Amino acid sequence: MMSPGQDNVSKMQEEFAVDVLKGLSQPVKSIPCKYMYDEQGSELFSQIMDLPEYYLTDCEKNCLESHKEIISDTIGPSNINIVELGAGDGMKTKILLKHLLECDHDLHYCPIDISGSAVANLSRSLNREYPDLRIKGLATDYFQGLTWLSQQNHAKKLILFLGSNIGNFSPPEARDFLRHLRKSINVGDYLLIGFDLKKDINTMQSAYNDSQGITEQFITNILERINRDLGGEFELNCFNYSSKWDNFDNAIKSYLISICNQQVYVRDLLTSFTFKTGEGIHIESSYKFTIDQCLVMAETAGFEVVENYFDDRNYFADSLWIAN
Ligand code: AVI
Repeated sequence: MMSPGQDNVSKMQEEFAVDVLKGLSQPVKSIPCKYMYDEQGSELFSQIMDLPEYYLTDCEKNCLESHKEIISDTIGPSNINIVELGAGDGMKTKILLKHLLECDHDLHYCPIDISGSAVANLSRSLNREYPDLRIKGLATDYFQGLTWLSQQNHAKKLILFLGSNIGNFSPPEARDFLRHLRKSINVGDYLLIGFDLKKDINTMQSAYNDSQGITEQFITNILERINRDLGGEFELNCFNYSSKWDNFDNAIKSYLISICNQQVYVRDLLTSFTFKTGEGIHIESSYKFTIDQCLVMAETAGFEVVENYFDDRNYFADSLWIAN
């Protein structure tokens, strides 16, 4: 694995400090959701993917199981470099990798994830399960991942961006990211991208309010991370978790809400932050899509939709795009 290295680790820590200072100094406080994925956060996210309420993972597994043959036939029996952005524990990806290997595809797989521990664990387990697969993991964020991608050779690529990770960007961010991604690959390369589709509000809200409270722990981990990594003094029981559907933005919005007037000191930032009772810190938005929106997103970014693959309940779509 290409690990972050000591310089990069301190650079990531510095960026975390700068972003926390900036985010908690704004009139509407927020912290970028990418910082939820440290070792503890990645482990909690793996637990979320097994929860009965978090339907997204099962739906996407179902999409990939039902359509792996057609995906494999469409991308053709060639040498292919598979690059996955936000690979996580790779459980869904293994469905596709296993099938492509069985069809004698000559594969290179590059999992990219902001969590070094996630990339290391995934690379180890793939090495054990698929000794023929050539793997080169990269522990970095999406944008540095795209810089790396743009420097790769002209071998044909399939980019995976699964799990509705695109839904954690605001619409303008998603548009810019997809354009940037398009510029980092070549005409004829493929992108397989997962979209959680809009559905009844209860189903969507329950996915972020599970009965075991794992999602709450996952979101709250961001304050624990500030305490751990930046010498923060957040008292976790002074914040409530709230995750609700926003009908105007078509997103589930997750906040941590201060239950009292309080000041929280963060040692490494030499700053105290003031919170009023009821004041929220925005942690994450999870946008949901219509299939028409997906089509517009593809075209705006310079892709053509080859096919949309749905799960049995039509809750989720993996959309195969080709760069034009
Ligand atoms: C990674 N991402 C697509 C997840 C989502 O559904 O927005 C993260 C998550 N947050 C709470 N539960 C899962």
